[in-house]
Amino acid sequence: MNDNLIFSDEAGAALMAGEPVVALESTLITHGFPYPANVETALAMEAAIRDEGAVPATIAVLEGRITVGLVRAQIEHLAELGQQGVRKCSRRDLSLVVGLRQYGATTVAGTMIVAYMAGIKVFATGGIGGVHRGHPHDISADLIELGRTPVTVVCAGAKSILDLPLTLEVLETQGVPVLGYQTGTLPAFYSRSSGLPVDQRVDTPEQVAAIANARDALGLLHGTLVTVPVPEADALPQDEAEAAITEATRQADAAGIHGKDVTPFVLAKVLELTGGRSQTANIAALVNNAHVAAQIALAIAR
Ligand code: PSU
Ligand code: MN
Repeated sequence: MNDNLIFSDEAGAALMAGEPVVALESTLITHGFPYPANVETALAMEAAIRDEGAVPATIAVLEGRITVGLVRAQIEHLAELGQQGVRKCSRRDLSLVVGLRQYGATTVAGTMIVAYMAGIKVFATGGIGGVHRGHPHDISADLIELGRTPVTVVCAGAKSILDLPLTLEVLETQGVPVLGYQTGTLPAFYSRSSGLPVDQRVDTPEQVAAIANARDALGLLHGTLVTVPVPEADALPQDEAEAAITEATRQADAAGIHGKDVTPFVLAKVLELTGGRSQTANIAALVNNAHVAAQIALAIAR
């Protein structure tokens, strides 16, 4: 096992035994949701993974120690520290929080790096970062990490706070296959379709496993993106989601927000503007993705 990492008993034992494990990020706990929805959602995702017969491993940096598999008290502690006490941790931030013994909440990029170090093949999240609307040079490090780290990332697409066509272009350049899980179009997070085609539709966890295994057999060191539409019952009507996003993005621009602060700012505004309805869709997507990711981890382990 990697000496730079600390494992929970549960995650450590599962990895030693070759049992299916699903990684989870921690930025959504500190920067993605308000309290207590953040703790509830993190625990609901873990429960969904266990329900399927896999083991969850929520990843974060605690006083400089990269931890794979947070226990409940650690999740609650991170939630209490919140955005002020915890650095949002992408590739460039990891050495800072480890070297200076800080707290770090891993983004999609940060979580992929640690999952790969830990030998975890599948990771469930909500929305990946992407290219920001109106700011084509603000390209999330998530997209670059997907191009260089062989982990299968299960998400609900990218939030349409982003420029989705440009996001797909960057993924193509980075060599990342975008799979649609039981769909031919890229999901738009709060709603089930952006109308943009994915590279390949897949219908079963076994198909995803076969593609991930082929990638590894070929020694292709890139990530694989599996996009799953939010469950129908909890989707936001597209025009409602769009209106909130347009207004939230406008406010972010007007307030001069940039860099890593854009995503948390816009998400909080969208929550406010939809009267909390974005959160219901968000949580439904996260829990559903956790189920699908666990099924894929089981298929890969077989
Ligand atoms: N999208 C969401 N919720 C989130 C994030 C993205 O719907 O909480 C977080 C994820 O951790 C993602 C990060 O990796 O924001 C992307 O931030 P940036 O654009 O700064 O790379
Ligand atoms: Mn960004």
